[in-house]
Amino acid sequence: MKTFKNFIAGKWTEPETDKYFDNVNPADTSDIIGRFPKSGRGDAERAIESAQRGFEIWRRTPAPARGDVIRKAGDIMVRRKDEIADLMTREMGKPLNETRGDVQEGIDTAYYAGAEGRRLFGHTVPSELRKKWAMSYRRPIGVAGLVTPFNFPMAIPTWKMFPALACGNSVVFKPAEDVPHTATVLVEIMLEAGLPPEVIQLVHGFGEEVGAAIVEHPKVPLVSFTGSTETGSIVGAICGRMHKRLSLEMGGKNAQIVMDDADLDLALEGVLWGAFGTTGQRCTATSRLILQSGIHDEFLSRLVERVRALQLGDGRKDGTDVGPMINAAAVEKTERYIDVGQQEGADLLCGGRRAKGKGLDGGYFFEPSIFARVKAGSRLEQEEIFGPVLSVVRVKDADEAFAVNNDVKYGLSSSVYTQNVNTAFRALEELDNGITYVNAPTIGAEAHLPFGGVKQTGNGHREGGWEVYEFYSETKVGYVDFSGQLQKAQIDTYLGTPD
Ligand code: UN1
Repeated sequence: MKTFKNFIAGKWTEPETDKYFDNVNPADTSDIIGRFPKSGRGDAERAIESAQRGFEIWRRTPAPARGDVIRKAGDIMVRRKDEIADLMTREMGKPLNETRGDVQEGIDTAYYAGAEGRRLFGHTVPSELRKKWAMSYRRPIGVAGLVTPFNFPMAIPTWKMFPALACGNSVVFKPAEDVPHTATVLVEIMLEAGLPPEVIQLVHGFGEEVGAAIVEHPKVPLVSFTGSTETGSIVGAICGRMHKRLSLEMGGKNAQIVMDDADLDLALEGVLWGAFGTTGQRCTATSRLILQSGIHDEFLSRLVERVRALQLGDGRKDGTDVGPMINAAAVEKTERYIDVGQQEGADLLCGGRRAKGKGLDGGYFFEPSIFARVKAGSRLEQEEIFGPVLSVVRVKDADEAFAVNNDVKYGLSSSVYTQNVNTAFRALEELDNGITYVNAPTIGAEAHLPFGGVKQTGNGHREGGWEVYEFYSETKVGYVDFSGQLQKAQIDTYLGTPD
């Protein structure tokens, strides 16, 4: 079995702990992809020291040259797309069409970030004084600590890494322990694209050791974390105490609303994809379906029929609609929520169990599940499950639908299916989310638009699009006075006085 390494101080190196963990295929746990370092604090510390040296090189590299490296990384990802998709499906389970999409999101992010190397705009504005220029411009910040989840093993690291690098920061990358192989390949790609070695560091391992060491280190002034709201609170407390710049992307309890006037066929396709794509393991996943009473019964019976027909299996096999969950803990959490739903009196219409049968017994498969008659405010309706469980709430009108949508602690994405343009625009105004889709599911954000949520989904920053460059750079202002005289701002004025 292959033993993988960290990438620290410009070299592929063994962890100083001398400990390793197995990376297991969730569709077939007898298939072990390799052993990866279970690194310790010391490994993270050496990586951070090296990244400080990398930063000194990279911050002086012209931004267009930095962008060229990222563009080349995109070119390599294009060439290796199918191969990466295959190894990603093997380590985290979602079907190949989804892992290809995941790589494509990385490619899109590379081309956007590569080109941003030729923008990174500041402002030049008039000064209030004569013979004086005033401008703002962007400076890199330092070593960026990037802590990423399992569900988008390529896309999410690139959302963070590429803008961080375009802005001139160096990075220490701690991928989720479930997806270390894709992370290794991403670092290989960056090196092949010409990134100076000490600009990137890869430290495998677990949050308690490696993640904590990065977040707590005084020489890591910026941190970007995607994961649960609970872990995000811990990260946030540390970063707050240390005055670090922090971007958080956390939980969701996203709803698809279907109004009586909706195109039901379209809404049906939307919820199937939104709720059960990636086995429900997206922070954008549809975990609530809010149905207006006029279409409630018909829509639900059509949905249950379609969900029962979804093909569970190995994501690398043709015909698979839904892959396994990521690991045993994820399955157990989903089971606990099935119990919660039943105790709360919701109707389990399908699923609710680990999936058994040919090709399923050796993996972490869970049947796609639907609860009907879910009460607004119940735990099932409020809490993030991060699995293939959809909760259906019945409402009488748009106002009630909007209120149910908004009455959760999260606010990532929402979706409304309606043919009424007024309802559509009201939804855009009223729904408390970072992203609202009209006649499209809650998943599928595009890489060149800002991505993030309100309330406890985030802390006000956005990934993707143009906004993320604000996060990874510091605004500095420069004034140049070429008058040869002491001019006093706010005191000397020139109105009407000729030179
Ligand atoms: C996530 O679920 O963590 O919008 C990210 C989407 C994807 C990204 C999801 N482009 O569903």
